[in-house]
Amino acid sequence: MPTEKTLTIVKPDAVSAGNMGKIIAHLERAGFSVAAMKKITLSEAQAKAFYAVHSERPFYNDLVAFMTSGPVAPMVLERENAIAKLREVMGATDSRQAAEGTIRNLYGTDIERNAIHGSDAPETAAVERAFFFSRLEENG
Ligand code: FUP
Repeated sequence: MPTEKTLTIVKPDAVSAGNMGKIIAHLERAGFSVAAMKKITLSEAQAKAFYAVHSERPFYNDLVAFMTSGPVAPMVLERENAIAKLREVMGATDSRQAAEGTIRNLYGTDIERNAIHGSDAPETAAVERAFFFSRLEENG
């Protein structure tokens, strides 16, 4: 089976709660390998650009404020069927509705403070990987 790459972000709630390592371990147990990672604090302009698709939604300003409230850890993850598999282990957007044992169920709080981002399709995965990482950083 060929591998596929996707992008995740450990969000400020999970980083500040000290759950970054547990989330990485969870992902590794689920068969992902970390192809690239960094820890950064997003500027308002960067968070707005990353979530530009949601710019007309009522939650946009709050989402940008949350995503810039502290460091985040973007990562490129690799495994077979990575995009769909990450959506599965991540759980539903609203942590209160995320299935038992999913990352958002274990480490998130609500629909905004939901611990982790995961790309939702091949096109968005490619754009989102390139948003945070160069080809050199992803090792080709
Ligand atoms: P997901 O792909 O599960 O991260 O969900 P969406 O792309 O629909 O939403 C992106 C982010 O917007 C979520 F992670 C959290 C935030 N959001 C809200 O804060 N409120 C909402 O009602 C919907 C999404």
